Amino acid sequence: MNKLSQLKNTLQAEGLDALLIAKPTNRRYLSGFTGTSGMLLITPEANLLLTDFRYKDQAAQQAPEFQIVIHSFPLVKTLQELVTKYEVKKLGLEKEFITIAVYQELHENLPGVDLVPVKDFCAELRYIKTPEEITYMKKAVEIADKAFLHIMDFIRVGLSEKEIALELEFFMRRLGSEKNAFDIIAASGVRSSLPHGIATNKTIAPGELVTLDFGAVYNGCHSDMTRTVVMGEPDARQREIYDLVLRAQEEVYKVIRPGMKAREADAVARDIISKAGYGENFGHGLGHGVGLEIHEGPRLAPSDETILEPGMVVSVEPGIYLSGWGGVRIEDLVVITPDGCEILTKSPKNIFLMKK
Ligand SMILES: [Mn+2]
Repeated sequence: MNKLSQLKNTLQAEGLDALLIAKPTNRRYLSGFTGTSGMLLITPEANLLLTDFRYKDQAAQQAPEFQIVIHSFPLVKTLQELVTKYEVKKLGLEKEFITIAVYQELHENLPGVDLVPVKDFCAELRYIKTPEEITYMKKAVEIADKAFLHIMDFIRVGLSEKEIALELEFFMRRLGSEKNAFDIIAASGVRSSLPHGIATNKTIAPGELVTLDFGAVYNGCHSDMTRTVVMGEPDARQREIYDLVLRAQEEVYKVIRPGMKAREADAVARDIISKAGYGENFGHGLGHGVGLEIHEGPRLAPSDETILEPGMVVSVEPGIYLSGWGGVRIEDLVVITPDGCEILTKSPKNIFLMKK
């Protein structure tokens, strides 16, 4: 069953006459339309894409399953006509996305329509990637892998984190990445204990840990990877922490498979890190879904009961962070397969840099 029919089943099960899709990634997921402005109105019998004049031709080209409606301004005037035409009495709204301002505007202008806040139905559809999406994600992973090898050759003591981030970005763009998947994390020395340490002007010093977390975007699909390296010969503590994080990740790969709960995958890594005494220093989930968004469901985290299924693409990224000392994170992107997982990220993990 395709995405739209699945969504329409949900719509009917929830007793809704129509669903308004405003979140851009959901709009793109369902329709294929990549423009910056527009909404979908989905009823049991109609698929409507409301956008403005600028996107008239593009929308028709990208969203063949949708009837294109060029809306007037404000858009709510066009919506008024459509809810009347399609006899919409109960209209579902994405409650995690619609702002109070939009809600008020709809409330004032759509009298007689019951506005129903609903959860993000598309989010769960998006958990399982289509073969096409997996192809795009593999391409985004491949671009990042090539960029990592390049940066291993480029990185040296004295360069700033920003110079490294910029080189990564240029390199990925040249290989076809549409943009950075997120602000590149390049965190060196004590800054590597910041799980999301965005690149700064700090220069890299000998003996420091450097955590690089970055990704590419290909046809809207993201990749996400992290490697931590040492600028020189690692000391005993760096090696201990690094080996522990790597072992936690490898143990997850041995057992992760369909039927396992997302939280159980998290627990495998968390138990290993906790038993070694660093449980408090692994303060985030093991991983997250990746797709049209860099962070989506399911979450490999203690609270996520999702049962893993083939076709889900998730990051596996254990980390240990010690304030004032530094941190180590190793992250791959994996796709759940019928009998386990396929690790998409191919960058080596045994790297300790020996450069001056
Ligand atoms: Mn990640």
